[in-house]
Amino acid sequence: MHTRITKLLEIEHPIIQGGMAWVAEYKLASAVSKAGGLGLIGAANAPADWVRDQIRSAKRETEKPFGINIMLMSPYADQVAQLAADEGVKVVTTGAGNPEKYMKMWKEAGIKVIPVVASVALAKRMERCGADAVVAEGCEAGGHIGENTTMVLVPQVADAVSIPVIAAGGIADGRGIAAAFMLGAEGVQMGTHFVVTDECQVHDNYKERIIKAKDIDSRVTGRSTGHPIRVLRNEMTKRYLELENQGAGFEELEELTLGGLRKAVIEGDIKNGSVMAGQIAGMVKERMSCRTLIEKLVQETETVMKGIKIYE
Ligand code: TUI
Repeated sequence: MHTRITKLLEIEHPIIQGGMAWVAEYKLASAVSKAGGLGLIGAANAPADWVRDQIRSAKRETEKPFGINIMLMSPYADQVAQLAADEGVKVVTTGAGNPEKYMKMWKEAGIKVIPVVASVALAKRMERCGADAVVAEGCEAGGHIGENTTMVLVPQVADAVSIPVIAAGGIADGRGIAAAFMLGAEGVQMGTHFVVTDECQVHDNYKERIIKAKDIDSRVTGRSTGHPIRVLRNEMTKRYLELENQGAGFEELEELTLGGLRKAVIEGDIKNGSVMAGQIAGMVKERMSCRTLIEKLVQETETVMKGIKIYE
């Protein structure tokens, strides 16, 4: 499975672990990188000092490349962007915004820059300002999402840009990876399945909620406020969607989700917290190590790709 992505990132398998807020810390990222994928540390809303510690801890764990994801709505985005350059991070991915203003600094620092996009327009803009690749993330993904599904977004982005495309949203096994390749992607980014790996430090309740999820358990909060977030359904989403239907305002809704991800990830409060996960949670049934997961994904993908036979 060697593609322009494995070459660009100097990794063995074109599998990237999503830089999930509160979830993707150095233990997960380094385990994924050690297993031949690309691990990411999620900077989320964390201050630069926390991110620096995480980067240094990951460097102690592995010499393999890893990256950081910068959430552009973070109040610390400017400092973390500078930190990436100062610490010599190999790869930066970005989410929830347009990273154009940092691009020159990152390129000068020799960083491989891979913005996550949810539209063709942003993908083209990112290519123009020097991105090395893009992650095209469909709305099957967990957390902050755009409008298009992976099936619809990936081929349109692949047609619109010449840089390699990484598909994300709704992928958790070899069939999904093979399908992403068919759509024109040269790599995949996965989040939800990595949440239930042994090396992921989230509360056990969070992992169990994903394992128990059914296909119809996914909900999107915040469509009315312009901040759509995909989570697994619970008491919080029930209340939130009721209020949203009744036309509640931003502040009343915000109160229900404030600190919700921390509540779920750290405290294990999966009833009132925000259990961010992708729609594919319904298919994630097994816990395993990152290495076992990556080996399984590679093997499944190769089997599916070899066996592709559409017509008799
Ligand atoms: O960023 C994500 N997923 C995330 S970030 C996050 S942290 C958070 N926590 C609590 C509340 C809110 C956020 C959780 N999940 N995925 C990448 C992604 N980026 N999806 C969609 C986008 C996106 C959307 C609009 C990127 C750019 C954009 O417009 C930028 C522009 O200016 O055109």
